[in-house]
Amino acid sequence: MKNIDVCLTPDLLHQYELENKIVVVVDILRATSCMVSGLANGVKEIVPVATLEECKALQETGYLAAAERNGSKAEGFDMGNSPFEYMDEKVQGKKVAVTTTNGTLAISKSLKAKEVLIGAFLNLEAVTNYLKNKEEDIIVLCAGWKGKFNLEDTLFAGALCHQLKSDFQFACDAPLAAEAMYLTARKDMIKYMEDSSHAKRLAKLNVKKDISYCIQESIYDVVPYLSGKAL
Ligand code: 3SL
Repeated sequence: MKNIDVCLTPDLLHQYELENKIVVVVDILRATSCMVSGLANGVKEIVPVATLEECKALQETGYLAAAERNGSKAEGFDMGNSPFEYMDEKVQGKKVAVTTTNGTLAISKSLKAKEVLIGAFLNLEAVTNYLKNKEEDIIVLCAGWKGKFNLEDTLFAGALCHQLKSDFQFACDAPLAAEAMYLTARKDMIKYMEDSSHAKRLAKLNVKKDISYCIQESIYDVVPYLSGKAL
């Protein structure tokens, strides 16, 4: 039977074989939630890049450039990393280049996979339906925070594993643990996430409304995937 695995941080990715697998990259707060929101709301394409320099270079060729470091907008760029910016009129029909502390870095580390998909609670059902009948094994890659484990990406991994468990077997204990966490957390997701380090970090930056937005389940029917360099 095909299987599903969870890589809890990009720093553990060297332990996983990506060839011929489908990787679902997740950064709930907030990179992949932004990408899903933008593409569901009229952004033409999104090019995720790992560094500020790459993002600047694309800005110079006409892309709108979104750049975040440590939760804040990086100086000299057009946008930060709030999903609400990705739904603004000014990005409709536009091409966006984006770099973030963890999310775009995780994408750049996944390029050996057969397919790279973008997952968020916002498109959970769409991603589930897309993957259900796939023959390839799946790895859910949690973007984490600077190489460390984080709660919210693991909760999404658990939700996806839970949705797919009748079609895919769990490859190790990480999907099992992530699923158990999700089943507990879903009773009151906001409360469960309140103590998480990134929720606290974002609350300090006054972006609490991004958190409640990003934990909504399945409000968009889009499955962004990497085609060349763009989503
Ligand atoms: O690290 C990332 O990719 C970001 O999503 C972090 S933040 O939510 O913008 O702080």
